[in-house]
Amino acid sequence: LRRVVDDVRPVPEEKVPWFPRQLKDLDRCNMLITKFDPDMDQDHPGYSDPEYRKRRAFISELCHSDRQSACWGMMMMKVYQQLRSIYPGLACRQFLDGLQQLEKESGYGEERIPQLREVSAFLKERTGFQLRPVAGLLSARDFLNSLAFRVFQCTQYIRHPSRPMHSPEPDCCHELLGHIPMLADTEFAQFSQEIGLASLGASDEDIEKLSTLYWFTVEFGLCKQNGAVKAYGAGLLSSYGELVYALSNEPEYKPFDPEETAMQPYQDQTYQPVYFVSESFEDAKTKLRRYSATIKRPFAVRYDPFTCSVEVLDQP
Ligand code: HBI
Ligand code: FE
Repeated sequence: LRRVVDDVRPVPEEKVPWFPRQLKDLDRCNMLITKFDPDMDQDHPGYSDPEYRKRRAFISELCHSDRQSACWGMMMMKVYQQLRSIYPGLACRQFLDGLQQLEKESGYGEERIPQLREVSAFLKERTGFQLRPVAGLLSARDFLNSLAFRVFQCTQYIRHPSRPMHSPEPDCCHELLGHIPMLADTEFAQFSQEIGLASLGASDEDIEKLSTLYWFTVEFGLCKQNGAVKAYGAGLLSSYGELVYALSNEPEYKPFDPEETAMQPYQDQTYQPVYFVSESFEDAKTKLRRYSATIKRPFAVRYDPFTCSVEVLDQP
């Protein structure tokens, strides 16, 4: 294996999209998508509420000025109480463990709202994941590339108060309740990073497939546990309605198989028509790794945890 120097590629005919090599390169992974932005999307519940939009602009400003801890809002508690009551029967063991630790150590609970900085420190100690504030939905490439460095780009604003149980875009309830407890689990953290590593320098087409995989696992994944099916996807664990629906006998279940899962059309406006069930995170990781190896890239990447950077190697 020969190390490729800088950005100069020895095979000029293959154009590889730019990708981050070091943690600090994530400053350039900041392409926001305006699809569900309350200023742009007429269907957003906050679109016709100028006060809400003003608060959102203020929080975005804080995030761009690199202040780590903007206020995470008040409505969190309402959402928290509702969901908390149904987790024990429906969420996977790893999620329940993570949530319990967060309640004990990071101020999760009914009285106060945890700050990004302290939650990030909590995760760093568990799995090496860290949170980075972001103003909204990022491009799939930038979002996935960040995962390669165990960085989770985390929104801080809260959903519009007119719709406490639903948000068209990720908000702090979704991040805090859906993603963060799972990112405290070692196997799951590895799984997430591997999707990220597979996305570095990948073609647009492969990014699309990896996004779909991410969607049906990290966002809407189910897994088997002691003979029962449980939820581990953040989109489920932060949505009362869909969590109950996904674990009812209404939707279709398919076994997680990256080849097939990556091609499944998905829904970002209503509940999913189909969910993919993993045997375990260990199994999902093995399958994902096998799938990633089939993605065509003219190089291989290896993450160096000591320097938080990726080594880029010519394919042997
Ligand atoms: N951006 N901030 C943010 N949060 C997400 O969860 C997110 C994103 N961009 C894309 C995305 N998720 C997924 O839909 C996949 O495309 C990766
Ligand atoms: Fe999410």
